[in-house]
Amino acid sequence: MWRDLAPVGRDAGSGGYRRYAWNGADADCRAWFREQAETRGLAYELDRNGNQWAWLGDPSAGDAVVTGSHLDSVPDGGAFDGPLGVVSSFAALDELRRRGARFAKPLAITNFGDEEGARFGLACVGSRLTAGQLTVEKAHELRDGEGVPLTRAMEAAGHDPSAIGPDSERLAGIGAFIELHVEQGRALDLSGDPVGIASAIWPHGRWRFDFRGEANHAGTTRLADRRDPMLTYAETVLAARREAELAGALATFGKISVEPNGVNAIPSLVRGWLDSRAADQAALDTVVAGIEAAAREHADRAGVELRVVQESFTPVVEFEHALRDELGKILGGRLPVLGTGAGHDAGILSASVPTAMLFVRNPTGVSHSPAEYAAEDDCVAGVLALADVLEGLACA
Ligand code: HGY
Ligand code: MN
Ligand code: MN
Repeated sequence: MWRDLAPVGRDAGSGGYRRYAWNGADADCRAWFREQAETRGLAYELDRNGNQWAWLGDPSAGDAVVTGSHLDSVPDGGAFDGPLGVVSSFAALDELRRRGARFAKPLAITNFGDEEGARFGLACVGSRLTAGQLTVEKAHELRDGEGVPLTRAMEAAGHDPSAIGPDSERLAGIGAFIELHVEQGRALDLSGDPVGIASAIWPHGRWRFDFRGEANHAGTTRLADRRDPMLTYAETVLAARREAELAGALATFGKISVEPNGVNAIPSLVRGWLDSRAADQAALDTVVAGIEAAAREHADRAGVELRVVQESFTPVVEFEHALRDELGKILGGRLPVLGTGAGHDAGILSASVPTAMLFVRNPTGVSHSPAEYAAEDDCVAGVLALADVLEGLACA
């Protein structure tokens, strides 16, 4: 499975993945998912929001145990973030069949669409729509970098956008959702464990900072006469690092767009996207407010206009203790329990159904990079742990 999926959407130059919502590589990943489902005799289903489901047993029986993750990537992302959870779900089912496990509940494997929000800017679109955390009207406002609406991209990929919306009936039939994911940090490397259990997801969000100045000639405009938004952007990036250090939080400006983006032209507009995360909401609020205040101060001084728009936000997620502890018991009670700053579909769904996460050791902690890696032995340990969990939750 891993070898079949590995080349899909991989850029030959960077070695990273470019699997974005509803693009060609995404379609190839979806075709791969459907083939894995159907070769295992699972009932394949595409839900109204474009999430893929592979069912064993009758979903209408309710109390289903569901496991899965996502197949889309960040720009030039790694091979494991998302796909490890989906491949491990199919592999765990294969293992349970080898064990002759008898299922007392329906089981489903899922691929949630557009988890990374790489194309339309909002994380977890597929699971947010399903959980009613993204309204249809807000979804209709989403545009990609070329101005293509999400709904048009869906249509072009053959998915009816008029069907999108909350799916509480589907979620009501789920008793537990388990997401296995490569760890995006080094906690398991440091503790020496191949697998760990998630405790919580930090609150985190994305804010777009629009710095509007005055386009002018780079070679003839005196410094004193400039209203240069690039300068204000640069001062804001430095302020973000300072505010994050002060609050023991994280702040990243990783994406920028410049108009007109000419070497010899002072920009008219600089757009910078802030990703900020903190262990608690108060710290996150302090950091973002501090960065915005600094940005406004620099903007005023430079005669630059500033507009800040929150584009994505996920409140803190505490995974349900009973399910977290049940996983711990099933897995022998000695697995480390760790928090994370990375968002996941499990975080979104935790507001609607009991959810838990398993992490697989990432020896370098590097993620959202072609260098992302997990050792095969650790991936196998993850599959066996997931199989034990699914057997403990769904089998007689
Ligand atoms: O950004 C995140 O935390 C996740 O990878 N979507
Ligand atoms: Mn990710
Ligand atoms: Mn992920």
